[in-house]
This record gives sequence, structure tokens and C-alpha cells, in this order.
Amino acid sequence: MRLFEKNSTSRLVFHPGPAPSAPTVEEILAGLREQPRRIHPKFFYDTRGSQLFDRITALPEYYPTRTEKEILHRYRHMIAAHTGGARLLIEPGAGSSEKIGLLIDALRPSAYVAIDIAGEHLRAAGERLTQRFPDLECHALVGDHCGALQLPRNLPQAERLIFYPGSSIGNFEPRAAAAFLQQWRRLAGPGGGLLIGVDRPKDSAVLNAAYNDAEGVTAAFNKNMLTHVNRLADGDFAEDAFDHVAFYNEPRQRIEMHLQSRFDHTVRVGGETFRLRAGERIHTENSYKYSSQAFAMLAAGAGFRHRRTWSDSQGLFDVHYLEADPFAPGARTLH
Ligand code: AVI
Repeated sequence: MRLFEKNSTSRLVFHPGPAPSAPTVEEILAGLREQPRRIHPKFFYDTRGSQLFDRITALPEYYPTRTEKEILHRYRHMIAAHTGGARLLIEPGAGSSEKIGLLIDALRPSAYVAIDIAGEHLRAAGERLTQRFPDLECHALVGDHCGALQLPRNLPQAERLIFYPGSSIGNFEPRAAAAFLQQWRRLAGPGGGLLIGVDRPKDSAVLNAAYNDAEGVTAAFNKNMLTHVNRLADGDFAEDAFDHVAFYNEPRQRIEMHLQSRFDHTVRVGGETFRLRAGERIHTENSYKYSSQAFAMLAAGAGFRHRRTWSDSQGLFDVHYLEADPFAPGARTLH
């Protein structure tokens, strides 16, 4: 369904999409019943959580965002030379328009499709983009890019380029990341590609600092999840009953974030009582780090051919360009 038709003043087409399915109380309860207990990282992102995440991306310790922007800015023309121009550019989980803005001039896409669950955020970002690039045909599609994606009809028939920056692929368990990449290989279709930002393993001091910033923004982001869960599932978590714990698990090449109970206490959520011991943890996030080789292998398993990597001079972060392998099993285009 289209809300706004294209007109002479705006090249933005807004597609409200189906109503997002409400996160279920049962899902939260199931995670809390597990040992070790866990809450899915998607529950970080209420309005305050999204604002805190935006602040994280500007912290001196949190290198991924600024490093990726530097890479995109420095290599944008080389990236365009590899991907080719006039593509249908698709950005799942688009959020803000900042990073794509760095690329549009160089890539000159035939149209741009931004996909995000947060409709108002998406519309505002689309409007900013169409003001900056008045000739750009821009589609804002409200939807959960982690679920099954249905692209709007009547998009230009051009080879597709999916853009997934921010190293969010690292927040999926490796098996889920592979399944996700497979779905995108089909979305990219024949001749299509994926440009993706991936954080690398590195000195644990750098990683530990990035997730334990001095100002305590990451701690506030982690604890805010409890307040969000209280609202969704009628809970009585107290943020100050928990400590933020984040560390690099080197053998598993991932940052782990937890909330650690400061003392023995009970919590009521969704009508159920949970007894937490002093020191007991609720696991809230993993952030996997992939070397270029490890990521190329993951992508190959999902039916992508690794074509090129651009990195920063300190070797902190990679932007990979992958092409959909037309001969990979199950390769067909998703519409
Ligand atoms: C969204 N994602 C890539 C961030 C990361 O680094 O894994 C989420 C985050 N968690 C704590 N700080 C940032």
C-alpha cells in the first residue's frame, strides 16, 4: 500500500507495510525462564534505547560508527566502480540516512528503498534524503527486515545492491547470520550484491573500552532494556538492582553484554515471579567480530562470492562487497 504518491515536490514514496507483530510477553518470559537467563537484544530499542544507541555511536570509545563512515567516505568512488551504477539500492534497517548519504552521490542508484520498523523515523530520514538529493526516487518501506521481506511493486527493474552497514550482522548468532545472508542473497537476485559493514576481532582492551564507556552510556542502554520490558510485560525490574557487565570473550570472538543482579531479589514479570541471586546474570547481547577471512567463509556458505574488502588504516573495521552467486543452491529472486 502506498500512502503518498510521487508528486512534483517529493520523490518519496511511503509504504506503511503490515502492522508489525507485537513482541509477545511469552517471548520475554521464555528467555527469563532459561538458565542462564536472557532477554533478546531487540528489546533495547524503545525510544529512549534508540536515543541512547545514537549517543553510543558518537562516543570516543565506540570506534565502529566513525570508522565505517571514514571507510565509506574515502572509498566511495572505488566502491561505485566495483558495484556499478544505476542499481536499485536497498537498505534494510535503514534507521538514519547518514551513511547512505555518503554513497548516493557516488553510486547514482536508479532508486533507493529504505526499510525499517520505525515508520516515523524512516519517513523523516527519507524526507531529509529527498531534500538533499531531489532527483532520487526514494521508497520508505515500514517492515521488520529480520522477518520475511516483501518489496513494493513497480520498483525500477535494475540490478540490486543491498547495503547493511553498522556491523549489525554481528548481533546475530552465526547460524542465524548465515540464514539472514541467504535470504538477502535471494533478495539481491541475479547480478545483485551486498555491501556490508563488519567489525573485526582486535585487541581486547579496545573492544572492552568500546562497550564500557567512561560516561556510562552503554550501561544506561543495557539497563534501559529492563524498563522497556517492564512496560511490555507488566514487570517490576529496578534498573539500579543490576550492574552492566560487558567483556570480550576471545575464544568465541564476541562481546557479551549482561545485566548482573547486585543482590538476591525477586522480580515479577507478566504475572510470574523470578528469583535472582546476587551475581546472577541476564544475558542481553552478543556482538560477534569477524576477520575478513571468517566473514568471507560465512558469506560463501550463504551463496555470496566475496569480491572486495575496504578497511581503515588501523585495521579495525571492514566494508565487504559480495556478489550473489547465481549457481548457489536455492538462488532465486525474492520480490
Ligand atoms: C547495533 N550493534 C551493531 C551494536 C554493537 O556494537 O553490537 C549494539 C551495541 N551494543 C552496545 N553498544 C552497541
